[in-house]
Amino acid sequence: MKYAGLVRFQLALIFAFTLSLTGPALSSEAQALLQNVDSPSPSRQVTDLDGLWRTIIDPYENGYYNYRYEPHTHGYFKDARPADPSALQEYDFATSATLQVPGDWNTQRPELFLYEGTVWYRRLFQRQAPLDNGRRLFVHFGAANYHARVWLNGEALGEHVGGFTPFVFEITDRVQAGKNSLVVQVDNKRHRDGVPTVNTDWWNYGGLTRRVRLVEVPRTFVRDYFLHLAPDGSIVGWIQLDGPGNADQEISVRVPEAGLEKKLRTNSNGRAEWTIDTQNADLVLWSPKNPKLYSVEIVTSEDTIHDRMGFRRIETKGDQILLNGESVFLRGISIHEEAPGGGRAATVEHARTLLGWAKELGCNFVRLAHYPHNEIMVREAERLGLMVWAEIPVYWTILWENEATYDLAEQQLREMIVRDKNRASVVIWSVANETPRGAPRLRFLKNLIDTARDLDPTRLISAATELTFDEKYLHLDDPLGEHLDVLGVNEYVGWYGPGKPEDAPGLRWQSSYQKPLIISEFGAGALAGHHGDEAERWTEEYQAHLYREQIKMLRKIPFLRGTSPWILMDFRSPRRPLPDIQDFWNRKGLLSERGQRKAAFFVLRDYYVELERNNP
Ligand code: GCB
Repeated sequence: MKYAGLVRFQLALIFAFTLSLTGPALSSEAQALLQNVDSPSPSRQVTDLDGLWRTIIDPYENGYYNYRYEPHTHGYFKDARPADPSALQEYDFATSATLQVPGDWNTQRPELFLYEGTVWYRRLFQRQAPLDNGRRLFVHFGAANYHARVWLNGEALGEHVGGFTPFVFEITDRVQAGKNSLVVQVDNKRHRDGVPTVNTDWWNYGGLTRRVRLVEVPRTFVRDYFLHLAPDGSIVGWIQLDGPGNADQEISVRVPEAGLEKKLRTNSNGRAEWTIDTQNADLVLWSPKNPKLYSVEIVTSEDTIHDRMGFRRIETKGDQILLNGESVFLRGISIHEEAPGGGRAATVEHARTLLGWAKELGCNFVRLAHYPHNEIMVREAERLGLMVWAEIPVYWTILWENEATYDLAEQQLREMIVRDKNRASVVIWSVANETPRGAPRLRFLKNLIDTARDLDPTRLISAATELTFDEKYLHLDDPLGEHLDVLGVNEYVGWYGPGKPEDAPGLRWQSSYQKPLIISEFGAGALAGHHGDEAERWTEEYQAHLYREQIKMLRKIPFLRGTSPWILMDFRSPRRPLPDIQDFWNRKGLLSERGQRKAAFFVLRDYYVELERNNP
């Protein structure tokens, strides 16, 4: 009897706890807040929480579960200190080691290099409370890999699953005057039903890998907006206000340099849609040759948004890709979000180095593989004039028939589109990479494609698919092709097969679709500085030879409209153990992780320079 009562009490506690965890997380739309955290705005105040956070490594999740493996009521999230010397407490953030945020944990401490599990992060901050004039406060996470649970002053704010997209929590009513404790439990264990799933070819960097910020906004603020160039040349879009005064508000949208201004009023749901006539504006369109960005201002009675935006059109016609109405070839390279030397790329310097190398190669296009990269990459690409292929980690063999897996994939797609839909650089949303054919997978991906088109009808949809081949023929016949605007295909002739590098020029390409093709991957591994015969694997000569032979083949594919070979820089992967060659690095980079250019770098550069010359 006694025990039954205790169990009931514990169950009640667990239930209450679970409820509070799922409570106040905002819908993904609210993440648009992020879009202007970097641009100074008189109506908003952004406080950086980057820097050193106190951390506790917790492989058994003692900070979350008690010894019965039930959620704890007094876990590490309470960030408690013992009340007196007789009290038992087995953790203490104040004296625990630190980790730098943003940053993966693997490259900061040797014992975390291969770690997959839970680490607790704590950051103290000072705040004035309550906030003036009904202003509102959010805590914004650029990303946490993979599962994050968040508490403020011991109270659960919510949780987020998925390692590469932003999330926010409103803390207006929870922030305290004076000192506040923000605690995050980050868990990077891989899951069979996750997105990505357990098996990938990249390092599972864990932690608060992107910036964390407090964003203070007016009571009624601009939650989201979308501006883009319509086929008739006008600028169309919408705005969504959030807050008690969102209905019937006057809003003005201005592009001062182009002399454009539009005033309008929100409807009863706080939304307004606009069409801005640009006939007399002489708008310079964004393109790789001239990545023109305009200052855009959105002003409401309480809030002001300053953004830098480019205007351009991207579409297909038959097997052509048209940028601002003109046929374009996408001279690209694939990139992982990995910093030179290893570790997750997180800073402007990382983005400038990686994209600078892409520019040096003669690229006008980058494939940001295999998950949404940080926003800095997308914005730098925009500034430098690089078109972007953005993708979600629906990679290899995820659980096509599991509803929760689908929901997670769709959530990541939404979060990516919400964040980047105003970036002129992004021209393609990709929904998958090398997924196996079959009805459940087709249904899954078709739903993702419908969602992407619904959220953003202005961009092209693609996916990196696989070929079939017989004898001398490579067939682009994946049934998914029917639903894509641009066919993407990964092809490893001369590396995984079929054939040897020199077989490539003799192969014929056949397509079941009259659509443009991007070869989203081809490549070969080479250790920088390792030389030998061009038939010897892992030498720079083999890699360069393969690129030369590939290029001979590329020249003969009539419907080819772009390439993004695999890959810009060597990157860490647990699948690559070969001693003295790989040592857990995938060696298909055109540069080593230290930035040494391999011979193939110059082969591809020469091809791209020639393409640019002939196709200015
Ligand atoms: C692929 C995958 C990519 C791998 C690459 C490789 O097809 O899309 O993620 O890293 O091959 O090196 O095997």
